[in-house]
Amino acid sequence: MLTIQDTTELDFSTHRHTRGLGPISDASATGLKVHLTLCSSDAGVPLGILQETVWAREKTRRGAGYRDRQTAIEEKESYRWLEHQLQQGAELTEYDLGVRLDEYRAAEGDYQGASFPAIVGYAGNGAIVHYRATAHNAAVVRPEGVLLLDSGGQYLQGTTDITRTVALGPVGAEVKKHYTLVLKGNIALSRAVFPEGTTGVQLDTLARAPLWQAGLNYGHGTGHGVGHFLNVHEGPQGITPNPRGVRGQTPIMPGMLTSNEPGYYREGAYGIRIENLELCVEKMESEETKYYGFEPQTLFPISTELIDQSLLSPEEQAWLNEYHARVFEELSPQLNADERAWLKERCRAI
Ligand SMILES: [Mn+2]
Repeated sequence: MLTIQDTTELDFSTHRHTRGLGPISDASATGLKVHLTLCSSDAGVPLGILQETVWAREKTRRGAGYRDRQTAIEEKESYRWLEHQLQQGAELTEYDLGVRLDEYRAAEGDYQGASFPAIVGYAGNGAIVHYRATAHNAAVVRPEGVLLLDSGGQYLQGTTDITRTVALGPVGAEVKKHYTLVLKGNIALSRAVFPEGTTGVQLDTLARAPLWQAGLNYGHGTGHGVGHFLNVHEGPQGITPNPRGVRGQTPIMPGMLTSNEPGYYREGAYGIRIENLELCVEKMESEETKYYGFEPQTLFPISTELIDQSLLSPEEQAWLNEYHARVFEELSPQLNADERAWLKERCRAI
């Protein structure tokens, strides 16, 4: 038996067949309306979800600002700890850093757990897109080369997902060039203005264009939808080169939260990825139609020591400086003097 159900107002956390799925019912917080096509038995017992259609509502994401600041505060502690360990000459591995990151997140009361297992990829391991460091195989992190850190948390106020790539010591010109091309793609997508009805397939091109011009590419999608204290990878929308799937065919609408994560991977050498979560918002209304764009919700410094400034346009430089000014303004009130000095240095205008 097929059932089409408006599940927006249902509380999945208490229904006996879906207990444990979490409160999807807080639709006013997600800005989404959810329709499910369910396969159910004759007695009405749900057997599985066949298709999910999600409609964006008006922009209403209560508590999201808190959630994004919280992730940034914990992320900062991990990087500060890592820098301190490297300065002390301590021997630590990718695995140790992942464990410490989770400890910093767990120290805050609203943290409900990781939204996915953290990817801590040092040097060549960063080039393995779904790399998982274990206690047995993890590489030792040294004060040289590039580290990729992709992680996120579940909070009562929402779900986060952030990737940063940082230099742990001196790096070559080629890494800086590749990092800057990835950053240009991230900025191009974040600054995009597009008419109502535009899909993620169209937008995907913006994030890849700077790499394509250098004959480079990456083998994964540019962005996925993000649930609200729910799946960190959630449909229906996405920013993808695949025009055939639902993700590529769903228009990006105000209220949708989507990742912006272009990358570049040099096998055996290094991986680069820069990921912010972007909220779709209305930018303007012309005579013909509405125009939409994005607002980054992730607040954390983007490494400037890896940038080749000769490759950035004045507009891209201005975007980065404005973003960093916002990061410092929103995070600094919660920091002590040492932490604020650390953040200020990393949010300095270039
Ligand atoms: Mn992601």
